[in-house]
Amino acid sequence: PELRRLCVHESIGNKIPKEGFVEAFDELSIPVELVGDDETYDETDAVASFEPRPEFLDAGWVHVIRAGYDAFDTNAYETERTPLTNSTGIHGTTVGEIGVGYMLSLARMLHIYRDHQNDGDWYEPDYSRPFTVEDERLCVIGLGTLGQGISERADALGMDVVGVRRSGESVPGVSEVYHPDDLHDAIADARFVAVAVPHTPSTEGMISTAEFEAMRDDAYLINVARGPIVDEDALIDALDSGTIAGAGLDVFETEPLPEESPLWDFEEVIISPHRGSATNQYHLDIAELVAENVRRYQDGESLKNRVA
Ligand code: NDP
Ligand code: 7N6
Repeated sequence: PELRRLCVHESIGNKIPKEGFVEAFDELSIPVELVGDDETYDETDAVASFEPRPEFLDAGWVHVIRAGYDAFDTNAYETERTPLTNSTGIHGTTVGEIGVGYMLSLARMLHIYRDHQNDGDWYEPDYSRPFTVEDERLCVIGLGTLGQGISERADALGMDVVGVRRSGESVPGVSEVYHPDDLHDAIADARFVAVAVPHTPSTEGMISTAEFEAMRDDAYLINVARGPIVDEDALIDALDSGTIAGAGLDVFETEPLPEESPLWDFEEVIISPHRGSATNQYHLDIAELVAENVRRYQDGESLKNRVA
């Protein structure tokens, strides 16, 4: 059956403005309604949501406004034959820029200067500390939208970029692609290691004590993907012991990052509050994707970004 309405679940308000998102569908062929947890669905409904709800399985199609759909039970969607789509493909620029932003700051010390500026302190660092990212090696783990967004920009800055992915498929600007079985070889010579894989059973904890030991002691970890891919206790130990030099982190095992987390207190750790993909236009990028899929659904075409 045809879709009769698009239901926008209020959980999207976590990350984007609810009214602005609904208004972005001005030209849509079906009405758009903002819905809460008391709503029920049937197969003539499409749902766009940030969080999962069991009731969504009754809808005709469900769209996750995130690229990472690890919170959604894909098996249940397959069993119920409810199509599930995600928002991969729109974060290359936003997360790409934050990825190189962390690296440039960590190399050129902007984060440290800002810390001292807060105290009106004309801080002059050790001569040996600053460096340029140019000619430094970056290893990007996961070479999809995020990984390519970071790689492309790092390559433009003159970095030596290598990467890791299962398929081995090459990516412009990435000089060598390693298989995940050779992760330690891939990260061993890197000054920066950037994590950009989805959170799955095979990536959970993929960066832990052994990986920090395989890394250079002057290396920095960047995580823009999902917290549980990095063993956070092992990261804290590696930072404490000087096994690695620092980190740029947008995602955490628990979000918001608890006040008592030791991660807040490392001078060489930059923390952003899972806003690596945020811009004032973000809701429009997501709406464009959803509108394209409404059109495809109504025309009987296959949906873009179908994950279940
Ligand atoms: P994509 O699907 O475009 O890319 C994922 C990449 O990871 C692919 O290149 C895939 O390549 C690779 N990959 C998958 N499994 C493994 C593995 N076990 N080992 C090595 N490589 C692997 O996803 P996106 O780039 O759009 O997003 C990636 C993740 O980043 C999302 O799942 C989400 O969790 C997170 N994210 C975070 C954001 C933020 O705000 N911080 C914003 C957007 C996304 P291959 O198949 O060849 O292995
Ligand atoms: C903001 C979600 C993703 O997976 O977690 C990120 O896309 C950002 C809507």
